[in-house]
Amino acid sequence: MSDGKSFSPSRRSFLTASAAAGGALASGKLVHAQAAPDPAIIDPQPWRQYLGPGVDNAPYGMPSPYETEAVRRTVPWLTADQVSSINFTPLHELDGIITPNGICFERHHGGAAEIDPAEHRLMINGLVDTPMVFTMEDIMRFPRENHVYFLECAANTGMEWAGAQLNGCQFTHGMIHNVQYTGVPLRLLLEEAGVQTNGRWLLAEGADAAGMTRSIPMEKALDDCLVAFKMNGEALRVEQGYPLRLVVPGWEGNMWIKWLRRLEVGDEPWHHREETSKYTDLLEDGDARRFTWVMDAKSVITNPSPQAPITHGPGPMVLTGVAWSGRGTIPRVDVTLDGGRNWHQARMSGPSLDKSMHRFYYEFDWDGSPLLLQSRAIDSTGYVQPTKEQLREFRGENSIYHNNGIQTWYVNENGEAENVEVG
Ligand SMILES: Nc1nc2c(c(=O)[nH]1)N[C@H]1C(S)=C(S)[C@@H](COP(=O)(O)O)O[C@H]1N2
Ligand SMILES: [Mo]
Repeated sequence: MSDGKSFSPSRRSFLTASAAAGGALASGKLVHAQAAPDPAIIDPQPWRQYLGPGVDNAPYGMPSPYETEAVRRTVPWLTADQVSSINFTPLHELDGIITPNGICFERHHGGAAEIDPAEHRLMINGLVDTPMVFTMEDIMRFPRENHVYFLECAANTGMEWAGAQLNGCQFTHGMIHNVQYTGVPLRLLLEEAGVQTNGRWLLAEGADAAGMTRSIPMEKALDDCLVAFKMNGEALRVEQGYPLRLVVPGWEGNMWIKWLRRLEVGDEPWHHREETSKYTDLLEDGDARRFTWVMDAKSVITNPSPQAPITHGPGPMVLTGVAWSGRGTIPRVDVTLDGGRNWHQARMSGPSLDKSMHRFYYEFDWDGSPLLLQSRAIDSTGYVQPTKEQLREFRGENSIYHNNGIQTWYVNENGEAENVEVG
């Protein structure tokens, strides 16, 4: 009975007329007057004719089947296999500041360890008064805290050093995620073991097949590091280090040891693989920068971008992107539509949290002419995100890690975007 064809002609013409009137009342650009009745309004769609699945159809809910693009993606030629590899967060599909758990980028050196929490232990040994072993249950009995932090791999944007390469912010900037962690301050666990006066460094070790290790200065360990077991309210995902990971706010992702099994207190750094031959910046003169822990301020426009072209033609449009700094918050982001000749202050929206991702918007009327889009983050210390040219002047061409240079997207008359550099 609710078949659209049974609508009277007068009802039908009313719907057509009101759509046209709506168009006239609005800006005249966003809402289009329609010559013919809109089937999306007058036809009964299947979801109005049949009952939907009941509760418990999916005990763990999944995105709408129409949302197929918000997935992690990899770049096959980057690594020899999938076990020691990386995939990327679909930044162009997201909004706000939180990365959903299922699409947080993954970086593993020996695959993701699937750990039975009942058999997981965290050991603290070395220069401590009382070596300790904690079960997961023990850890849950310490006071816990909640914090939103970004995790950025130091190699994020690394493929872009020599010039524009990968077409999409997912690939150029997607080695980052931003989630709310629940965990125990590392300080509390170290206090339990009693760090001796010469205990100035910490070696964090993973329980995965890679057994990844990193040296962390005691100052940072006692400051804001967490031993986390939840992300965005639920247990860590296997890929993100279930059941326990180290959170090292603002510092390079490599130090955030997943599947955390051991913390050794020592009097000097260990200089293991991940802090010497890897995650070290080789300068032009052959010197290497030692311990580049903090991730400097950075930003990227996520929409429009190569994977998210402008499809609606000229007129009102929303430009958006994300910014972050390992040194604090991002009070300001500027954007340019003309490759840096004119800068406009973007609108920040959403919580502005320490060492977290921030969201910015810039709304403007697109006249349909080509654009050279860039964003420039300014953090709470006053630091301004550099151009790629400025970075290369100081760091040379050999670097991979810590590329926080300004990204440029070229947008053509059709709204298609491409990764470019402006000289
Ligand atoms: N145990 C362990 N921890 C690890 C790694 C690893 O391979 N094994 N990879 C590191 C690297 S290089 C990064 S960038 C981050 C990635 O975290 P994610 O997989 O949650 O994105 O984890 C770090 N911690
Ligand atoms: Mo990394």
